[in-house]
Amino acid sequence: MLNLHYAKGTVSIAVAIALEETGLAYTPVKVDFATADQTKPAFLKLNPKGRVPVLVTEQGQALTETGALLDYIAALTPELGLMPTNPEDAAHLRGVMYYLASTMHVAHAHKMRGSRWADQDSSIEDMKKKTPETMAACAAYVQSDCLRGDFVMGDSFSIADPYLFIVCNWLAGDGVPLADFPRIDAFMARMEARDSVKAIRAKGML
Ligand SMILES: N[C@@H](CCC(=O)N[C@@H](CS)C(=O)NCC(=O)O)C(=O)O
Repeated sequence: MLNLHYAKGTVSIAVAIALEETGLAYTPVKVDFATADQTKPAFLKLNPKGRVPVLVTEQGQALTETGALLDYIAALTPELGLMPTNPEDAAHLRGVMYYLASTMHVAHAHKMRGSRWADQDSSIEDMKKKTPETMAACAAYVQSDCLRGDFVMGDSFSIADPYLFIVCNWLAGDGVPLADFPRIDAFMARMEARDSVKAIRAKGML
């Protein structure tokens, strides 16, 4: 059985949605950010980075990094075709995931986690104020270059879609109206209609 260490609404939920899509059995293990569980020794032993998600495999290995976990889940279930076999298509999919990890997620983190990068209140305030602008720029790129069609890979659902869904789920709270990005808006509605997302909502993870 896989154990997924998660916090509600965070990027870790992309992994939960992917697990629901595959039907792989997993146990969700809640990490309570309200009590800063992610900073405590028991969790840091599992992930010294102090972040979710962590996926503990049946062999007892603690895997981290959302994109790597999604890749791993696709590799466990090759029959579902969640990762394209064509190298160029696979590079597009991974390019989207790397963009989300290195740019869009980081832009989002400037709103609430500015103390990672600065100490002065004025610097942290500045980063917070800039978030709607940087997230809107990310959304524009997602709409024009990441979504090849209904999904990241065009017609077919892939492992990148739950990742994109969760990161775009932060847009409204970051001051970016989804109505400004109709292709993302339609993608979000398509994702909400999937049984995997409904299951995650029913479990109170989103
Ligand atoms: N690059 C990592 C980032 C993980 C990450 O930053 N997770 C956030 C939640 S969205 C977290 O655990 N934050 C806890 C903290 O900053 O204390 C990944 O994609 O898995």
